[in-house]
Amino acid sequence: MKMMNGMMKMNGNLDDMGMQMSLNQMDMNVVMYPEITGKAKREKTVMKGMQMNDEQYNSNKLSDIVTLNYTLLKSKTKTELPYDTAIKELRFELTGNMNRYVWSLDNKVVSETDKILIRKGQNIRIIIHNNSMMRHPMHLHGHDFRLLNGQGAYPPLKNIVDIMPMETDTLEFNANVYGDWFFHCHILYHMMSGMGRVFTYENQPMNPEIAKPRLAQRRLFSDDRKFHAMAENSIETNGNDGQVMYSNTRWQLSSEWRLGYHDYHGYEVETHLGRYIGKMQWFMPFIGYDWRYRTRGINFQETNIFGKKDTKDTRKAFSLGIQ
Ligand SMILES: [Cu+2]
Repeated sequence: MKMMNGMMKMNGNLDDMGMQMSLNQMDMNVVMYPEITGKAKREKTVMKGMQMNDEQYNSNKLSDIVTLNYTLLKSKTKTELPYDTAIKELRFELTGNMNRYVWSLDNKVVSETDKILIRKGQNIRIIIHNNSMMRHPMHLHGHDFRLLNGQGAYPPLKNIVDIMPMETDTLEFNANVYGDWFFHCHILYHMMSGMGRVFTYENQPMNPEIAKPRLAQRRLFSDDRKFHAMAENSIETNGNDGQVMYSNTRWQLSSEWRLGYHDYHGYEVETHLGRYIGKMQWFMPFIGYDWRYRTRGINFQETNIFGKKDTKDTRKAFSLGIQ
């Protein structure tokens, strides 16, 4: 995590420092975990990895101990896709917000997207880049995909691939099973927060197991739209501070308070309803309502930034702002 934080650019993209890391060039397990390579060796490992671009990648040349990784896997039989059919290429970026714990593909959660239409017989290629600071085991229902790992015509068939931060992987499968198939991160709280897409077939017959497809879709979408509550309170010798929050992927309703123990300490409550926008969700425009009450103490004196004395004991005001 420390290393990932250091590699994060201001806009939230990870900076791989020009190394173009992909499955065939760099085993992030070896790069990231000093317990595999040893602290001092890590930098040398990264340098070595950069020079290995063209030859067959073998992370075990970089380290004294053997680590298991996808490049070691080889299918016993050829796993080539049918030649005589078109390829549909899709690109995804694994994205998310560590702070708000929202996970997405291309900055959109499942409920903000349409199903992805594919045709029976079509070859599908998915190029997927992990631009978040977490690893995501991406899982596809209904099909096995070949994971291109430098094994020529013999890449292994998988239905899940664990993608490390900054890694780019290429998956291919032949679309041959009608249905609506979920492609999602298999860390279930990432999935529930919206990290997935649904593949569906053009002109497919009704699925007898799903009597009400629209209802089924609404139920799937309700996962990442769910609101959750949070509260925080601190009790101090001179007052009570706290906040409650009710939020989902984009919306947040929150209220914070500072309450003294006497009228002359004052009481203050601010309530905001806002929507997080932008990739990093650093920016939240809101509307709000402020309430304040106090009585003035003996030595009370408060001036605002223009030097004017603030004499109002009760204040109620609507507000507009950004956070
Ligand atoms: Cu995930």
